[in-house]
Amino acid sequence: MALEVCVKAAVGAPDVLGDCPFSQRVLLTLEEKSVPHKIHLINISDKPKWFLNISPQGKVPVLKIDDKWVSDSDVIVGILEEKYPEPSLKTPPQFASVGSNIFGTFVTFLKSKDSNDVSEKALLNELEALENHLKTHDGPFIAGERVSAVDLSLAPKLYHLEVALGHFKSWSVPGSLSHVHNYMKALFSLDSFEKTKTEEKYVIAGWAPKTNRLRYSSTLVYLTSGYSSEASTPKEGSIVKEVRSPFTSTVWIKPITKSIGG
Ligand SMILES: N[C@@H](CCC(=O)N[C@@H](CS)C(=O)NCC(=O)O)C(=O)O
Repeated sequence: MALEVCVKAAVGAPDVLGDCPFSQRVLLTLEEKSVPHKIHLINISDKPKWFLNISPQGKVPVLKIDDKWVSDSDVIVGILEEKYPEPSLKTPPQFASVGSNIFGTFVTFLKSKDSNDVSEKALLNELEALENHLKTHDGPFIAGERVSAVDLSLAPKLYHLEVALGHFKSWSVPGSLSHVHNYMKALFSLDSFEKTKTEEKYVIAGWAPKTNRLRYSSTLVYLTSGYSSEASTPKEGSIVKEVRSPFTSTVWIKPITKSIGG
């Protein structure tokens, strides 16, 4: 019988697979292990009651296995490894924490509005540590030739890093980190990754409210819900600030002239 899994739907497109890196990690694990599963897309800005009953904290991913709903991607991936040991995705313990600080430092840098703080440097330090690991061990993956759990956790996070920092900060992983670049290429070209990733525009839409700055794009559907009377429609690609009304779901978009980099 197919397992059931609840994952995030795209922001502004409730019928499309969304941008949650933890949800994608679970889907990647199911794909790599060829475990049949049925996906429920959850609109996290309007969570259905049945979902809140099975996930009281309201978080995705949640997996139904042996008639029980289980939350948290760490726990889910552990259970899947136990129940479906072949092919093994176990990461040797000495490699299990490689890259584990990348996501946190990426989010801090993405949200930072102070161009003089250490958030970029902190992320670079973590990426350099990953470069160093990849340079000194056989690849293309962290534990060698075969993909393992640590890669499936990192892949969606590196995808978010690439897309969101490129969009909001015009930032990319330095070319000097060539092993990291090759590693990302190897991850992003896995069939399982292709099958479970969301489109870049939904990654951007997912991060936009958290960065409070975005580039205006008419493809971001949730931006079209209203403009303040004094602001004219921004030019496609211009830098804008999102202002949410505390009382209604209206979102105003104000063009700003300051550089997006800071
Ligand atoms: N530690 C959890 C994190 C899950 C998580 O933060 N999910 C986010 C989406 S990416 C969520 O469900 N947010 C909904 C909310 O907080 O209301 C895991 O690994 O599964």
